[in-house]
Amino acid sequence: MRFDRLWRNARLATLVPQRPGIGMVEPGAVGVTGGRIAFAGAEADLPARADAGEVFDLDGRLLTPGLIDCHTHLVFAGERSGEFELRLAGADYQSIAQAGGGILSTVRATRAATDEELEASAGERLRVLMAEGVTTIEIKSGYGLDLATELRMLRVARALGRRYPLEVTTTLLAAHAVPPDCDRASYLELVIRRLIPQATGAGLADAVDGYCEHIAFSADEIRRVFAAARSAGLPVKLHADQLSDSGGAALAAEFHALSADHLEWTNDEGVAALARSPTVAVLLPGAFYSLRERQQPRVAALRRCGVRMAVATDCNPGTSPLLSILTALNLAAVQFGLTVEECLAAVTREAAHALGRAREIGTLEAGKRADFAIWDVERAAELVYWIGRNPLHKRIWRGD
Ligand code: DI6
Ligand code: FE
Repeated sequence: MRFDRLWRNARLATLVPQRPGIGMVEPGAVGVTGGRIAFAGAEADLPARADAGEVFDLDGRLLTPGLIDCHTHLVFAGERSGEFELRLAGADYQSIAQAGGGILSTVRATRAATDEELEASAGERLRVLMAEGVTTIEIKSGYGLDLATELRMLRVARALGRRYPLEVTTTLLAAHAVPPDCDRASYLELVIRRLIPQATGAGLADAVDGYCEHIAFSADEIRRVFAAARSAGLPVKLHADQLSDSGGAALAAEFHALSADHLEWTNDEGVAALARSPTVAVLLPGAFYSLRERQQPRVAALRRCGVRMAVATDCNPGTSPLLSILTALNLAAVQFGLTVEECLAAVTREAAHALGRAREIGTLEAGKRADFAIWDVERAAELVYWIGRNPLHKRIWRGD
């Protein structure tokens, strides 16, 4: 058997669901052909005359699937440290938002920025995430809130996917807030009748998201947006129950959403609804931390009910200015009580499910894309344990 490239003498965290925990195999090897994994398993199981164009001895290093950041708002202009200072002085996020700050201040900056400026600032952030082994990222719109700028944000996200060696999936989050220059009924009509069809027609969106919250859109309004997404053939995701119990988890489950994200205020019925659907629970500990939230997502109930749990940075200028997926793992473990094994699955296999990409990425298995990360650590738990150390040895995307 001949591979393009072969990595040997590794400790593999395969994350395959048939194996316990994180699916460790050691010593293990990964053979890649044509950008896909052709072999991932024990050295002892390598075909007798395995050989390759290039062979790398990993000297016992840990090899994991490439990390997947399945919820970000990476494309935006400006920053909101002034708002951060207001919150430190006692103001709360919702009153700042209601006074025209918050999301709307980023909308003003984003509308005023050129495509080149948006691509350059998001590209800088992207490089930071890639340096920690991220090989797939989801990027949402939601700071345009008009036809032209929402489509522009998605185009910039697509352009980043062409410019950088990683996979970008895009999500239309037009239902993020009511824009300042439009009443809510007309804006919803615009989203439903024009934005979703145009984004779909131009191939710019892989999914549709909404913000179901009293400062944004009601469950009934989101239901109409989701119905439009369904007619356009796009899967949905939802910002659910972040600041209040808005029935978001149940709504996401009703539409078989790819994911329901945040979930701090989700009650037991919401958890039960998620358990009956394929929807992944995406936990966003950076927003919880930055907003100094107290209400914890019900991780024990999610675990007991067998709901898949992913973790993401939620990188955005308001509630989660977080550019480290490894730090997100530490926060998820310390604040929410995820185990190390749950954390590692949360940014690989489970995050792939949250993007509808589980057939292609997220585990080390023959047939999947050859996206992986090689780490200088003694134990896999170190990826969760350190705060501010980046032990990445090498990032491989599509075998390269
Ligand atoms: N939830 C969040 O945490 C972000 N969006 C959302 O729907 C916040 C976005 C912002 O404040 O700019
Ligand atoms: Fe978000």
